[in-house]
Amino acid sequence: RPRVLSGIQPTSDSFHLGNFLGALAQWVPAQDENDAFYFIPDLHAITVPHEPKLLRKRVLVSAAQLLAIGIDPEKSVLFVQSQVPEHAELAWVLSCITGFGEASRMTQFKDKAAKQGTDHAGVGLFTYPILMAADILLYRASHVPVGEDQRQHLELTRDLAQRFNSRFGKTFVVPEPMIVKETAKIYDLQDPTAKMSKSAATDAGLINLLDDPKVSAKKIRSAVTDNEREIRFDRETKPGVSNLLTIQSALSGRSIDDLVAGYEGKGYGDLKADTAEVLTEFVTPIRARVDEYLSDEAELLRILEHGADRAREVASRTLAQVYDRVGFLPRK
Ligand code: AQP
Repeated sequence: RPRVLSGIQPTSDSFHLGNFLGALAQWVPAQDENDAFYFIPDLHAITVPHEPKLLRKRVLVSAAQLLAIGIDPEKSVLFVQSQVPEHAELAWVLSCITGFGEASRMTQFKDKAAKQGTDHAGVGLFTYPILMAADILLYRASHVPVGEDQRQHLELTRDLAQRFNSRFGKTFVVPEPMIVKETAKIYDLQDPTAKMSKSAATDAGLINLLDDPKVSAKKIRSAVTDNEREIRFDRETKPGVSNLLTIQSALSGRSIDDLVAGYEGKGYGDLKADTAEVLTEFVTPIRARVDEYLSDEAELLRILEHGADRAREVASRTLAQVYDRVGFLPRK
């Protein structure tokens, strides 16, 4: 079976709609037809300043959310990155075949470093994409479901896999990104030309899955649209309306054409009210399931330990082969 792998950072108290529609929505169906590895990259989460207690809590909340949206820990290998030490070990080897200039061209690094002030940004932020390459290559994943913002990192992963294979012999599978065109980029409700992101200047345009749906409905009602009245899909001239249509379509399973046809003669207020309603229906059961999972922390930890054991079986075999290929002595 093809193998898919993806991760989501435990860097906030809730996943947002961009994370969900861009990436997570693909994870659930993919676990039926593939060998699926899904993980919580806590090593990546410390590439920006963080609070240890909060990180621990957010790893658990992330795991609970993944289970709540339908990741089945029997079908998929669900684990936490730091519990599989091979990730950091392979990242070191890959960093030694990555060019400094090549790593310097990563736009996510440039954006995030600029936000922190380049002198303050950690080296971990710089090597972030190399660790991500290690995450993927360790499992020889052929497909990686992600949002558009990860395309450049995937390209680097492919380059590193090919480079290693040609220098040391075929070891890695060269992975393909799995990016769903329609939902590859969900936009901020207040600034519908910018990606919805937890690190935006304000959270007025951010929809968190675990927020009270009343709060999210209010944000949707205040979403920026345009001065026309007509509801149609056009990202260039009507980014706000197009974003709401994308969100409603993805959550309801109805096509955008179908939605647009239904709005003939109606106004933006109707579009917003319906989008808010669909969102409320979607998040309400997820919120309840998250609470349930969080009420039994021991069980959650057990699920993650089981996942880490299964992940290590695969990861340790790949790393042993890599170490052998680069000329390290065998280890116990
Ligand atoms: N707005 C988005 N639209 C579509 N996909 C998105 N993703 C993130 N934002 C959008 C996808 O979510 C997955 C998990 O990403 P992550 O763990 O890297 O989360 P993140 O990048 O920390 O989320 P943010 O909000 O984008 O954080 P900042 O602003 O700090 O970088 C990935 O597959 C990503 O593509």
